[in-house]
Amino acid sequence: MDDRRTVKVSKYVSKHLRHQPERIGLTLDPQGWVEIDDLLRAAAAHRFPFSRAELDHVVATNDKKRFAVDGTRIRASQGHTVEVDLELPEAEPPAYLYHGTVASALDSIRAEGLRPMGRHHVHLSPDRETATRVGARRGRPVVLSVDAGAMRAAGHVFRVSANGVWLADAVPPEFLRFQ
Ligand code: HQG
Repeated sequence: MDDRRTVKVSKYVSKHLRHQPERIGLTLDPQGWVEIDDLLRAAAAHRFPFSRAELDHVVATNDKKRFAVDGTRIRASQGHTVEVDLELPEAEPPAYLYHGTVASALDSIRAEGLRPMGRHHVHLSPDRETATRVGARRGRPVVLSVDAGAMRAAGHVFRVSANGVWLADAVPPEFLRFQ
């Protein structure tokens, strides 16, 4: 399976496990899972056939481990816009987390902090390198530090996805460092 095909299948699966399952007649369970056989059938029926072996390859090699397989089921590990409850337990974050964004968002972020925008949570990275890559999707990246220790002490809840993305409901501006 070449890299282009892998990325194409990964994007297709992401789209339908995170954002638009109904587009191909899929229904996620409340925790976001679908039967792998149902996903394969639905994709084939909508003229995007891929094999179980190709899906396994995507799951195993995905750069960000976006998908989790549990027995006969698969789900996206994070990043949904459809309503799902991943039932991730609370976790204690490292003292600092990082968020990659772009300069044009800074005025608004200074005023209102980080908000989930289209997603369910604000996504935070455990290291600057990852945050830089996240910001670079939108332009020249700007990395903000998040005082996660102080946030937690103030009662904010953190969760961590199966692929190591830290999630918070919001980050008020007083916990952000802009440099
Ligand atoms: C910005 C990808 C104005 C925020 C990545 C970001 C990540 C604000 C954008 C994951 C704001 C939301 C998530 C405010 C936040 N005013 N702008 N108050 N608060 N923003 O894509 O964090 O490939 O929903 O800075 O690698 O960029 O999908 O979030 O620029 O892990 O697996 O609003 O998505 O992973 O954008 O990225 P997103 P994100 P996947």
